[in-house]
Amino acid sequence: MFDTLLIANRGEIACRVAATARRMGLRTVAVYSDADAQARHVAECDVAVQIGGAEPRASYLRADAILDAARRSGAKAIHPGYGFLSENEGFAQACADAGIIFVGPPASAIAAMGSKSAAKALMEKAGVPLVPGYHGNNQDPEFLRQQADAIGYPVLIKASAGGGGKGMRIVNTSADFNEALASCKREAASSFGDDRVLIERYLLKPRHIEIQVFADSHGNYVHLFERDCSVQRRHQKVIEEAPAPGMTEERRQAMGDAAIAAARAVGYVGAGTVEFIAEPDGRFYFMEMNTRLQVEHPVTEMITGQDLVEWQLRVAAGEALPLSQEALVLSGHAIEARIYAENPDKGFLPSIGTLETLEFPQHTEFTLGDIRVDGGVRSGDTITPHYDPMIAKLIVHGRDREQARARMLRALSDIRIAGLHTNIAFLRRLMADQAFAEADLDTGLIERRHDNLFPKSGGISDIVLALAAAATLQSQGYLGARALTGPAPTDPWSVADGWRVAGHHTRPLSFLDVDGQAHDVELNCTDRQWSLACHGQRKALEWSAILSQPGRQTLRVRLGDREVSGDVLIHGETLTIFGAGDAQSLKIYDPVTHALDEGPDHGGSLTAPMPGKIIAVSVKAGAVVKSGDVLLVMEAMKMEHTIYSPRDGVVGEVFYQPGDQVSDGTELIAIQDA
Ligand code: MV4
Repeated sequence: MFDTLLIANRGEIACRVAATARRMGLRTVAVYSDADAQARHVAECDVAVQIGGAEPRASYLRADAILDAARRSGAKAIHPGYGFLSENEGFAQACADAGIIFVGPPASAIAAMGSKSAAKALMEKAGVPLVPGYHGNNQDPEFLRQQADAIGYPVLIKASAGGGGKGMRIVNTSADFNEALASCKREAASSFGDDRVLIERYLLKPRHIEIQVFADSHGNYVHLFERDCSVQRRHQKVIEEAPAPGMTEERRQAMGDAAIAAARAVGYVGAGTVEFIAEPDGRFYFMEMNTRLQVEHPVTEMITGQDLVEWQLRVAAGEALPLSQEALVLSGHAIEARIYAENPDKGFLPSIGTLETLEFPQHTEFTLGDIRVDGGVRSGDTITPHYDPMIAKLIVHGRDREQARARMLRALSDIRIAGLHTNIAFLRRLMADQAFAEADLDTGLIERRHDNLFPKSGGISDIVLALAAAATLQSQGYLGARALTGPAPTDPWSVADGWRVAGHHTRPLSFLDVDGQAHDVELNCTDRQWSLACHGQRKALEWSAILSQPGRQTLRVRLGDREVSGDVLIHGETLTIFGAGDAQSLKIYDPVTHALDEGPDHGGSLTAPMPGKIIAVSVKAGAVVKSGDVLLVMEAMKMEHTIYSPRDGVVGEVFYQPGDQVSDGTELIAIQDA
């Protein structure tokens, strides 16, 4: 085994690889960009080398700088993680040429699987099942239409050079074929510089099932069962699980055999994933092979008890596979959820900023356990627009799917994140969704269940306002239960607004929600009995502190006849309230201290939330828009983000056109009062 490993990546996967390398007694070398000088992955490696600017092109994609860092630090091997250079055949070859071990397959295997259409031809020869269709070279439109007619409609036209869902057209009848073909070819030519297409029967309720394979340099191949990654949103995986619900032993063996045949056909070595698309009746077809360790590898680790990074390092060092096919056993069920800094209510727009608080329920990190967290950021770190906004992966294991699902729901509820929007409430709705619970999975699940997964916001409940009010008072030293006595507090807050400690007093408080909407309450205290008026009703309010410390109040609150426990995190004037459902973030708006301000911001313009490119502008100057209407679409960090109108009004000026590059905070559109 080599003694020093360079990890050519950042974030969660760099930390994941470092954890195993450390456990194996290896010296670890991190590389980092200017934006990552203080990043967690740097802190978790023995040595760190700066390789360039924040933009991936200027650092994590620079093969030369990374090889140089390896030479200078004495690293004998490079683990590329996922993304960045992990599937770059040029980099794999450059490592080989430099006498450094690339922890991944040979460059030739990356190349063979890199071209989707050439890979399909290879797979056909190797006896791996393909979707019925035409994958050949004849691109004559009339010929292709005849092929489509023979396949039977609906058919899917796919760009041969495509992948990840780009350049696909569904065609329902022969009459529509020519136009769809022309349009698909135009898109393929402009997106990939290659207008060749293939035609396939269009599968109506497909599932994404992938097989983890492993090969060593001695010609041994095994598979480590399957993962079901059907729950996706715009080709981004959201939930992954293993085993695939409904999988039979026969089908597993057939898919495992097909995956191994695929790997063999390209002389594969190391960890790889063969992706299949499966029909409701279980028939399956090869889609592509990912020649890297995947984001979702932990679910496989949880059901096999194996450390796949350790397997990768051993195989890279020339050792034989640690286990034979017969020795691999599948145990229990694992589910992974990707926790993102993003706002599901705003089209999953990435949420940029500081993670004021980041806490998970009791868990293991990067290794086996009922609740496992693989993360790459700490409390106090920032999520920047430079990189993927994933905060962590939460992985749970249970004896069966139901237990795993229950654990996931519970663990999601117990996460404490403040400072940013996250997708946690969305993930909870997904875990609780009837279709997901019944394992009625296919790649259309999130769209099909849209109304359940994106409920209309129900406003801020009385009980959340009661938690917010009680936490505010408790943090100022007031005690909330009638039975409790004690000296009245003296602190700056109570001085500012004229509190009286004895007798009868009334205090208005206002909480602003994330949209800047004010929620007014009125607190009253008479003879140590508090009451809270909100939404037009006054109710008795009592609370007791389970934990009371600066920045955090864990309270038991009773409002009228309702009682809840909740956690309130306090950062400056912002409260993040956990309890009584999803986390809510509210800003304390003290009418007294803000008396001279203009009041809550009603917003007159829209600014770019992050640097990116304008893709489409949906409105013209003078257009009447309603709150929630689509104004424009931006592309940033390889994702599309829709910008919605925050209110009713009239479009004043549109400052940018499709194709324009905009920086963070740029005003994009002005909205005026109607
Ligand atoms: C398909 C399909 C239905 N029928 N092919 C989308 C991405 C690309 N890698 C393959 N994709 C699909 N190919 C046929 N013949 C449906 C999809 C598809 C999909 C596949 C896997 C995972 C998620 C998906 C989401 C939408 C569509």
